[in-house]
Amino acid sequence: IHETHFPNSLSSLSVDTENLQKQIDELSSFSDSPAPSVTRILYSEKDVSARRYIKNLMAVAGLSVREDAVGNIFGRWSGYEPELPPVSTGSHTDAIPYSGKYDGVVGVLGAIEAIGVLKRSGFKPKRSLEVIMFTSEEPTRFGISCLGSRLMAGSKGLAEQLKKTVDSENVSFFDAARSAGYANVEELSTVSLEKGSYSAFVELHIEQGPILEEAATHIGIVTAIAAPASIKVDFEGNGGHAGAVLMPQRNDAGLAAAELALAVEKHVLASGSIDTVGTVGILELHPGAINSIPSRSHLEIDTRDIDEKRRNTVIEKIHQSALSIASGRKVKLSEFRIVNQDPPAISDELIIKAAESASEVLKLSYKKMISRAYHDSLFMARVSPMGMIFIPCYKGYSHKPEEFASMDNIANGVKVLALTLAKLSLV
Ligand code: HGY
Ligand code: MN
Ligand code: MN
Ligand code: MN
Repeated sequence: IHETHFPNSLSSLSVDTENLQKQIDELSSFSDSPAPSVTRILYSEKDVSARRYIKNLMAVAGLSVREDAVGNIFGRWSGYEPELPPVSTGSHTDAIPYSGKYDGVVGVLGAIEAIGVLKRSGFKPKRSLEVIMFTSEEPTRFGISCLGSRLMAGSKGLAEQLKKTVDSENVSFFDAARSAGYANVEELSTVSLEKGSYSAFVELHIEQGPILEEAATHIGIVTAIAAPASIKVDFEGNGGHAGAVLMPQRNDAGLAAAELALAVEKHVLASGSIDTVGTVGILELHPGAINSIPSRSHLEIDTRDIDEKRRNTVIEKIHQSALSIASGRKVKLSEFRIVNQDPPAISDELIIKAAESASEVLKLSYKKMISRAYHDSLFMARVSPMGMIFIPCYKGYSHKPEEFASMDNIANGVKVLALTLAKLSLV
């Protein structure tokens, strides 16, 4: 695909930055935590408001809107060869507790605006363009990341698993979905996409790291997405009175958890590569009283690497540590569950080239890079050629209220996305 394919109408792309900023701010107001933080959990009342807001924006942009059984939302702009597999784009709008207002949102609102930019320029797509807002990219409520895109990618076990999944308040996935208006949520099989449903999927997202800002580079073109994994662990001991039980008689589930958390760090650092990462983002002690020896502990471990084998070796070592800590401390390892152990995803060459030439046409600097954060693109790559476009974010901050992306950077990302979608729609 060469510049010659670019109808000259595309040379003057104008992003409605005022409206886009207003939308980002309005969307951030649907939150269960005080500004500037955002908390928007799957199927919560705030999530439902955000869904209604996005569906309305899609309709106003002239897209035909539909939703699937779990609430993945699709807005389609029909091309002049509508029978061809469309080009898709999109991201998520759910937000983990006390996070920011750009993660995911830039790729949904920015995609709708990219369509607006193309429409205003007089461009006519050959392949339809479809914006997708994925249900629940974050694992917060049910512990499963990229729930909507996993199901679309046809994750077998997940549909079964969801039938018996409950949240921390014991609300089942199905009841939660129904409370948000998804009455036929049981029809999970209707969510998975036929291979070839899309000719391409491109996601615009903030980098969630400092590389682009430090390199003063406008655009990141993602070549691969790191392989994420998450593990849930429970230890059980006898608990007891924090003063009366002497140390030799104790089997402290809290200290077992602490020792395992440090073991995670030890194994990650010993992997031999800077690309291996790991943390314990959730650590709960029961009964959680200062003068009661923890009788139960619950940890949730997140470990990732761009090399899948190296990551799996770390998971093995973490499991060995859990077993030896349990026997050493005479506590019971009542759960060691690998919730997800996903392969990495490689971006499609054609999409990388389209994003490169779009950046060149727009005279924007760009650099190729891997994504250490996971995204719905990781799963869309299983059913469609995939690509991602990154924009810089302030100090690389993300998953916290200080997350910020300037409208200049967002507008650059929207223009590169618009041109990339235009190119891919003419293929
Ligand atoms: O955790 C992640 O990588 C993504 O931002 N949810
Ligand atoms: Mn996130
Ligand atoms: Mn995200
Ligand atoms: Mn547990």
